[in-house]
Amino acid sequence: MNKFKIVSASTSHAYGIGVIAIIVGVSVVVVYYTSFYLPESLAKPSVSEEVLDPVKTTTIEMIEGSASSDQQDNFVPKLVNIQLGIDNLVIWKNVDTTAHTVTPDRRAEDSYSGVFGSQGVIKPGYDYEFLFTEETEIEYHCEPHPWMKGKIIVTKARF
Ligand SMILES: [Cu+2]
Repeated sequence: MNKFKIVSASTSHAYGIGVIAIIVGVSVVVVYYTSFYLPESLAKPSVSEEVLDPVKTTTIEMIEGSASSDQQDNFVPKLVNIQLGIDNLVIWKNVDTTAHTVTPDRRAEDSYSGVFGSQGVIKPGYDYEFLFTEETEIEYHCEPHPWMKGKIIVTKARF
């Protein structure tokens, strides 16, 4: 009689663990689906065709002599106003004989294009380009030559 009771207790215990395991398993799937899968599929930025393929590009040159702090101009033009869907593809051209960077003063990220700023240096003759898809204001500089400063203001197209 005693033996039977023990066996029965241990099977029901195993059954309980099985049920708990299923509940935990299902909750993990639900939590994953709602907190990772769903937001990611909803958060995919839907960027309009005009913004992805603007009619114009904006060019900023790092002009010759920019490595000298005595020279007034370096990023030319220094302040740029950009409109989404018009000229939001920005290209920095290094037309100088020294390598430069495009480095934001504070971390900046576009939800479509990712983190803003050149990866390492832009060698003479090379470009750095960035497609802005959101309104933003970014102050940037050149890492080796901190006197080189520029500013980008991105706004929606004013129709
Ligand atoms: Cu520089």
